[in-house]
Amino acid sequence: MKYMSAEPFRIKVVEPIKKTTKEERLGWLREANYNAFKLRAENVYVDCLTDSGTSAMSTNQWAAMMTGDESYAGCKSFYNLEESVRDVFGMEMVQPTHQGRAADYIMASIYCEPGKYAVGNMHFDTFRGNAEVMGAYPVDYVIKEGLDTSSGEHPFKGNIDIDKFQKLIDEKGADQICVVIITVTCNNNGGQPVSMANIKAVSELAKKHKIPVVIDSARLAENAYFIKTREEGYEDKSIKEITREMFSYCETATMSSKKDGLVNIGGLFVTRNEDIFLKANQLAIVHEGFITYGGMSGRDMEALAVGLQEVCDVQYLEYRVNQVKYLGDRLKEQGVPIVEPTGGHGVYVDGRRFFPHIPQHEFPSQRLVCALYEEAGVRAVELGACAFGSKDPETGDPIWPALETMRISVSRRVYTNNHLDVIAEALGDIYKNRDSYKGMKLVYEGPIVSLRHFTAGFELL
Ligand code: P70
Repeated sequence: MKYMSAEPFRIKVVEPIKKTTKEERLGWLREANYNAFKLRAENVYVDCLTDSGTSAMSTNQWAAMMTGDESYAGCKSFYNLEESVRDVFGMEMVQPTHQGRAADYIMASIYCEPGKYAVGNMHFDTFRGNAEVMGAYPVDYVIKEGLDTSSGEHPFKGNIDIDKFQKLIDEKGADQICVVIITVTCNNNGGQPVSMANIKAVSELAKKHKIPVVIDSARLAENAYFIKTREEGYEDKSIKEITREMFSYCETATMSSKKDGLVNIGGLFVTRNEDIFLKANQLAIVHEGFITYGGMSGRDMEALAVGLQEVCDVQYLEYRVNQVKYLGDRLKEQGVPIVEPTGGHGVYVDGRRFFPHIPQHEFPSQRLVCALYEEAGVRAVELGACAFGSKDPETGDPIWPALETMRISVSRRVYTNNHLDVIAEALGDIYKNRDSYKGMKLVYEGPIVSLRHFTAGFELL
């Protein structure tokens, strides 16, 4: 639409952010042991650590919060949320949780079985952790294009490799696979979408072998927008028609509503299977709260009920996805190697191609996170050797991940393109001087290797 590419909102309340000096930032980085999670947020100028829980809420969401019903059982706010979720998901049974990982925990407790496989495109860490605790083996079967950061050709790099899934069924037997989880969009490889055709094909194969399908739907609307704009046959469908079709192929969905819920906290466990719902209710009562609040306050449920509707607005989604693409395009202009095409919620810089002289065991993407903070006060997050690295359970030898990236997450409705220009310019300058940077040494990791990125300590080499 001519003239219509700018933000579909105007700014009514502003939150000041602090500009700092390079000397100050170098000191804070040292104090934080070169781990961005340990920086104080007030010392960050543009915060791109995560898109989770960081959205700006609308006037309608704030107004809805005032109507929150805080009754323990049967509050009006739950029924408002239930109606909104039914509308977007097309599924009837709704259990709120305090955030996404709680829904993951309930889901893993119900579906995972010891010694069996949990197939996914790329499992998110909180599910992976839960599955491992339950004794199941999470396996990532994203298509090979999804692991190739240099090619931007494939429009749905979050798709599951059907042949690999079939092969596992043939080799191990379908009864050895307890669940298939499709994460939309696929967070670990660039916020890459999953096509409707792939969701359908995975679901058909799973159904044939009686394997339940779950969708991890933290970024459901961004995925639906990519289907609308990239997949034939969907251009004239509304976002809700697309989300409802996506969920028609699964039994259960989990959601961290801190992303596409456009709220700061909350999660959902949604299902069409009554037996599963009753089990989820019991687990929620033990771990979260009563069935009609599950760890959320009435006002938070009201905000989420409204947020889920707002996120399905195609004008909002067009602005959102184009803003992320804008940052990607600015980086590409300067030669910065990024994962292409840009995904839904951030730009992922390829640490290996950015710093080819820093080997993976010297944490190139983590070095880049520190360089970016040092240079411009911008906080990104490492999704590479530290966050995704693991150890061989028998030998203890390190296993390095296939993808080595720094994610610049873009919060929803929060920053302007001027902020994104700061990021692009700073990264462009670092890229020009890339040869002057050396790697890092991991000096502390904590007891749980899969969670070490939150608490790790580093030294500069
Ligand atoms: C992120 C955060 C959370 C998440 C997710 C998917 C697909 C479940 C959850 C858990 C986590 C994070 C990563 C790095 C820095 C800060 C935070 N994703 N499923 O940013 O949901 O957080 O609500 O328990 O992406 O990607 P919850």
